[in-house]
Amino acid sequence: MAAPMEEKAGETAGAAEAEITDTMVKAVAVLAGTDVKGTIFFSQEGDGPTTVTGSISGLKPGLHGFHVHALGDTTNGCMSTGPHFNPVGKEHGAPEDENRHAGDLGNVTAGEDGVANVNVTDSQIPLTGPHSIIGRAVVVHADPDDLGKGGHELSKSTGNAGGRLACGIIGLQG
Ligand SMILES: [Cu+2]
Ligand SMILES: [Zn+2]
Repeated sequence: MAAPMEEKAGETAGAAEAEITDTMVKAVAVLAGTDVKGTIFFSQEGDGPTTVTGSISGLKPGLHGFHVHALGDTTNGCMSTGPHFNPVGKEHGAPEDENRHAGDLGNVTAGEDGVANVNVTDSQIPLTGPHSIIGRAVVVHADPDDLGKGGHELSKSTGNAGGRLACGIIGLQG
């Protein structure tokens, strides 16, 4: 009686493993601006955090605000991507803050060559489910994001990160 039970447990574990591999979801956003270009990749396995990688070129050296905005609409350029993606009504903050917009990914840092390499992992930007970021947009800004702590009137809404240099719609990738 015990032996068949063990066999069955083994099969179930194998099936669960296969299922996790099957739920790997990937997405990509091609950022297009006047001078700034980039490609950002997203991947999420099961219910785990989302990994964000890629690079952006044509930036002024230093920090640049980097967010997921609510809308995948570029009919009026990056302005029509709306505000930061904020499905649960929080204030702007740093990626590590409890009180932050889901889309608050902080800053990317461009080197002297104007290139910023992105490699972050975040739990608030899933690629599936009701708060999925698929169909929304990635935006890179002219100025540093003050992460809600700059004391500016825009600190708690946008991080006072300045103009939108480039954006791209987040779409599913095979
Ligand atoms: Cu932004
Ligand atoms: Zn924000």
